[in-house]
Amino acid sequence: MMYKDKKVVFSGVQPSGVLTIGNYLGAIRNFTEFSDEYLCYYCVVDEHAITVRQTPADLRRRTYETLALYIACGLDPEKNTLFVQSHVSAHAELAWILDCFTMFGELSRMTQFKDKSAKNADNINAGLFTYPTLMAADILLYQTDMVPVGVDQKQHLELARDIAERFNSVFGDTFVVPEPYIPKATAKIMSLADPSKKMSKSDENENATVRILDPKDVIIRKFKRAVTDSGSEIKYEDGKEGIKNLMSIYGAFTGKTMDEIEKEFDGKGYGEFKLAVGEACADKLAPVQSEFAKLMNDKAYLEDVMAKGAENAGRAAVRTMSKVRRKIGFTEAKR
Ligand code: AQP
Repeated sequence: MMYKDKKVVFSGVQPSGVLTIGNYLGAIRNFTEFSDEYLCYYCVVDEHAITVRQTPADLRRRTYETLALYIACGLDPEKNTLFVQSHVSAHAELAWILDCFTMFGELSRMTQFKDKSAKNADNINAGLFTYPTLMAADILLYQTDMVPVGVDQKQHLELARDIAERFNSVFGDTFVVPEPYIPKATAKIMSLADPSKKMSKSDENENATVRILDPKDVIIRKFKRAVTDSGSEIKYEDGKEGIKNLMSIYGAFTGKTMDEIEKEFDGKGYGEFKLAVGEACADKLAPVQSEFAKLMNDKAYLEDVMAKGAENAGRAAVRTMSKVRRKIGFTEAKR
């Protein structure tokens, strides 16, 4: 196995829309926990984003925005390798090789493929189908030990583990088999318009999502309109999916437990509770938003971060690729 001083963490976010508090609470906010003790790679996964049609100018802008949000959310580029997936060609190269070690039946079982094919019925492309092998390549390329993700990515991560184990069993130890890191409380933030559905950045219903960059009045309005049941008690119990979701969000932004929240709002109505959730969320996002605005005014800095990140990530990726190429029997061009 490859020698490493520190354990490795890898994760990524697609620049497929303005990020939501689901992306923030389920993933990015947790990334910062690892910076001191782990070797961290955080990627803007633009190659994944094109599995669904993107307008080029929007994709370009969102790639900068996602990188700026990483930094604004507390990821120091000096301590973490922050980079853009398409800047390191080994991701696509390893994905092809791993495609040849992934079964059609395995990919057919992926629930995200089924959901996204239903949403994009006119564009069920091969990339959408093989998305999980590209994700496996992203992770395995860096000999990753741990992957902080929301629960929606758990199935993909299990497939990445299966692919790594399959490759290792054929060719001997090549890849570290990664573990997921999924904090339970924020594993799946639900849509505010339909609490049975995940909050997704590409949701067309603006009332379904709260975006990290929404202004305070918009955040409060969206929470006020959040779909709940017809009752009036703030209780974390089955049958009250909308309220449970709002309680999880409030707990994540305030650090309060579900019991504490129930006590705080005992005898108070949904209206008062929704306003408190909106305010807690807006207050926590305010510093992220002002840092983001500063960063977006300094494109040269963001480009410098991208360039250094690509160089760092590229160096690690080349080491894995040369091992993989040798193991599978590819030849080297002697120049
Ligand atoms: N609602 C959510 N709750 C908790 N975690 C979430 N994540 C996404 N939505 C939630 C986590 O955010 C990380 C980045 O997600 P992604 O950009 O790779 O794509 P996704 O999972 O498909 O997220 P979206 O927002 O639903 O994007 P679109 O709409 O483009 O498909 C992942 O760790 C994910 O688990």
